[in-house]
Amino acid sequence: MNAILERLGVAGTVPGACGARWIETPGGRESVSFNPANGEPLATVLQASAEDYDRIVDEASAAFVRWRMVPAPRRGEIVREIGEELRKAKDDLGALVTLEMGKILAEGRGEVQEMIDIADFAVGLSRRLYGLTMHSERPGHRMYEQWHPLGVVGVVTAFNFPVAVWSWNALIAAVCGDCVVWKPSGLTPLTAVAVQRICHQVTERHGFAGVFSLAIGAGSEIGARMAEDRRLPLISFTGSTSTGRDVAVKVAERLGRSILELGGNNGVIVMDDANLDLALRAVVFGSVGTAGQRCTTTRRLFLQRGIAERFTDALLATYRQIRIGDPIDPETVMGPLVSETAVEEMMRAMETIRGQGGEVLCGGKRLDGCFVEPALVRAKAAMPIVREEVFAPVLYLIEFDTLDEAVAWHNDVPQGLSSSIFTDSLTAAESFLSQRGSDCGIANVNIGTSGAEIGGAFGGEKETGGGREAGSDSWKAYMRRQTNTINWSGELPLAQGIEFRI
Ligand code: UN1
Repeated sequence: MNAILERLGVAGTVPGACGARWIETPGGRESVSFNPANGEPLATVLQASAEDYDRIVDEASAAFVRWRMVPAPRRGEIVREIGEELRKAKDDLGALVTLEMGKILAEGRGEVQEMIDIADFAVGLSRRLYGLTMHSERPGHRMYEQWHPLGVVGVVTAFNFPVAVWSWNALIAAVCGDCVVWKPSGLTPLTAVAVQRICHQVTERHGFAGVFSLAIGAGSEIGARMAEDRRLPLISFTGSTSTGRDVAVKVAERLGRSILELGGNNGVIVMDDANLDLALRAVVFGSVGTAGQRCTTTRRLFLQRGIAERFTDALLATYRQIRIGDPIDPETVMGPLVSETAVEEMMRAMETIRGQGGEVLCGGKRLDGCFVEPALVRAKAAMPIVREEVFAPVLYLIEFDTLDEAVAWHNDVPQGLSSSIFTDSLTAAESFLSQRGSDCGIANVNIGTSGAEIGGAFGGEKETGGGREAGSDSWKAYMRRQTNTINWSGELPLAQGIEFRI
């Protein structure tokens, strides 16, 4: 373990503040990062003070003035080098994600792969920041639009994807010509320091230190400052709906922009005609993967009456065999929850579930330390807790008769991130994907709710916040659009045919 920390430069006491250069002794509090699998300390982080934060944003702003003038494909080359360094560090970084956050090694490495994928995507994108041209209604006029860098972008990330979600934002923003100030979750500071070290090294050797920067500190301090900071035209926030709402209000008050990736409450509908083997594997990955701590975790399972009993039995048998243990052991399927607090919240939720008439079919108990048993609960769609996001491995089983009924229940929650249907019926699949089907930002057929590829736009509707990140045209959020009209006619015809005589 120590060798990994040493190699990544996060052993002992490490600075959690870096602008154009590392601030070796930041003035904020000291915080210790723990391994949730055994409660042992990994390393100590010196957090950024308010003054450190100000300096970091000033340095990022100065870097932006130069970075925005670098041709986008050249920016892409620098991001490509970051992708190369991430490839080299993949095993170590993946292990660090596991050590600090508790997801199993395969998922820790998968998360680093997600960064590598987005780096590749961003490199291609750096040559494709296309604008449209329009036909002007006036003779001898040309209209087009172009996309300019926005400025310094604030990225606030959550513990559950300590690096992948940062990379969706940061690497795209960087090819767009923006600089990035990152506030990671206080639960995963070392992973952030390790990634910042890599990015800083690459940008520094090209004379662009300050494109990526890091300010570790409490949400109530650094996060709150970022939301109010007029030097940051865009804040991308990933986290709970309640914190996201505060961020959105603060950013909107100064007429800044925000990208919000908030809570999910993702449902899977399994029809009588579904391939149940596929459905079972997808549902278990979706509900137990990352110990139920993904925003895309499957939380509600709608089972059509004809297969409900059979599927429930199969699920129970699989749940009883889930290997819970040290996430660094390749045989483990489910690691611990991220913290003691997370365990307490799950236990409180289990109480509420029972109080509201939910029938716990298996699991839901606390084990040693931060470990818990994943829970299967027979529930009714109308139970109030079913409408909430409990950030833990709790899966509600709800039986239904018709697809219309399932879709109505499915959509009747405040969140709208990810959704799936398992069916071999074209009609059922298309109906689920149609405008009267799933109301989520992500809707899948015969694959689960979690584990999205980076090529699509990622995000959700309603209280999930409406943001889109990663693939497709999500890059547009990190740029400002400028419409240009050029008159080469030698006349001055006015639009709308207005005659203005002077
Ligand atoms: C999150 O949980 O915040 O689709 C992101 C997925 C991952 C990303 C999850 N690619 O499950």
